[in-house]
Amino acid sequence: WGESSCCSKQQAATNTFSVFHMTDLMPVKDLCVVSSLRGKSGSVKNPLVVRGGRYRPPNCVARHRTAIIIPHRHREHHLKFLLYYLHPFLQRQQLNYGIYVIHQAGNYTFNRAKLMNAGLREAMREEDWDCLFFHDVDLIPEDDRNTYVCDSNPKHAAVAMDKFGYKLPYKMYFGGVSALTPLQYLKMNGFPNNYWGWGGEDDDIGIRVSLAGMYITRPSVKVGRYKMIKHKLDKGNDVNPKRFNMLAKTRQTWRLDGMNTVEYEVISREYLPLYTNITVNIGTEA
Ligand code: UD2
Ligand code: MN
Repeated sequence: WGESSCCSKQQAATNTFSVFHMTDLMPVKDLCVVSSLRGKSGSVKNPLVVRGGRYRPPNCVARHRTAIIIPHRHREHHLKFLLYYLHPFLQRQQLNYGIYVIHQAGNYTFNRAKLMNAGLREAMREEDWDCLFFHDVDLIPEDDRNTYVCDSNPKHAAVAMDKFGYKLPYKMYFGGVSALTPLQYLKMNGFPNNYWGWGGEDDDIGIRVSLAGMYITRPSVKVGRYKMIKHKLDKGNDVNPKRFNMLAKTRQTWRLDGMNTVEYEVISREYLPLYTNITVNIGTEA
């Protein structure tokens, strides 16, 4: 990378614009704060990663502050693989970064998009991140040139996955890994909260991008490459049969449902050596 676009020897300008502190209308109760007392370093393999899975380059000031938001439940095995590859990958990109795992409490049907809404809000409480990467737990980036920084428009990073023969499955596809600035996220009222179970939420998010007057940017097919760890559909994440009906109404619903209506309860916040684990109760389908 050399003196790369990711890292500057000079003091970077501090971003004083903090949308989330201003618009944090919905107070949520933190029931408990757990802190791991395992000392300063993240692990033997990642000695510069500090408590909660945070890192900044040691010899320069990073130009970009990126939070990784991982929606999660019962995929500890995949999480281990992802962390193994992602930490060194992000460090090679000289980013100031933090990894947040947003864990859905209980056994009720999974809701990926609502978890990501909660994750964004909780991450922004901690730091003025300038880019949020919404990341499936089972996707491993293959190319270091796939920089985890945001674009002038919402970015879809998982362009070419092995599971789709390293091709984009369809033009509006926005699943897997995507990246938004806090402002882009606000502009589209975040993500939908009412997609319970598998499918549809990624397309709803893609539609929101264009309804909010933005467009999807992507790295090239050569660069946006990922391997998906093979798996079956999880228990508690059945295919959502309502998804097509819901998708037909996104134009009417996107302003009414999203970050302006998300409600959840933080059950715990754990600062683990390689990530911050936030367990949330996101309720059940209305
Ligand atoms: C596809 C999309 C994904 C999402 C999903 C539909 C790809 C690579 N990804 O994923 O972005 O749009 O379809 O909902 O095409 N998860 C858990 N525990 C669960 C269930 C899900 O942790 O019990 C999380 C985990 O981060 C997982 C993600 O949700 O990677 C998506 O679920 P999936 O991997 O089971 O679904 P998949 O691969 O069809
Ligand atoms: Mn998957």
